[in-house]
Amino acid sequence: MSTAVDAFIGLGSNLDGPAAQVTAALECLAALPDSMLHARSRLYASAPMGPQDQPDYVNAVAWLRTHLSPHALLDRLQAIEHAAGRRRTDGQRWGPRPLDLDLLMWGDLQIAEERLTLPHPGIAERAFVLLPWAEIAPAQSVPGLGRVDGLAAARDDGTVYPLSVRRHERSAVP
Ligand code: ROI
Repeated sequence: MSTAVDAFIGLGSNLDGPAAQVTAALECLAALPDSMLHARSRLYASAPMGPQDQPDYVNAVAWLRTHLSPHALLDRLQAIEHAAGRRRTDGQRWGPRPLDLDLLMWGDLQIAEERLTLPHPGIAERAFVLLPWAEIAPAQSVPGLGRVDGLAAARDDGTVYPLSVRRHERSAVP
């Protein structure tokens, strides 16, 4: 069998029990065929990017080693979203959702198609993707952007932090 490809997936939820949604989705990723869940970040809390009249999000990043093609993997991710109650036709484009799974990278593949752009076009702006990603793969290089740890440092505005970090500790580090 050919060697597995490193794929990174961003998870997010701000409806219907966000922490449980993301945890269940991580278990679904771990059960995908022809794939291995190599690492997963902790759960992070983050203020909404985009419209502010929605609940805070829970975010995480998963690192898969997979033999699935990028499109087969995308199909699997959308099936997991659908099972969580997500309907692509729901509400506003940047509105609240029970589960969002974004394929961030599939190896070093760079493509721009209607259904799939790789690397994911939102990476550089999104602290809620970069901070959890930097926890598990700081040295990972993103085609066209550079290392994940550098990108995360540039985007860290203090609004994204592990759920396990208690409120009074969040700004305790000088
Ligand atoms: N904001 C945060 N903090 N986390 C998300 O996962 C997220 N997902 C989205 C938009 C609406 C852009 N905002 C988000 O799709």
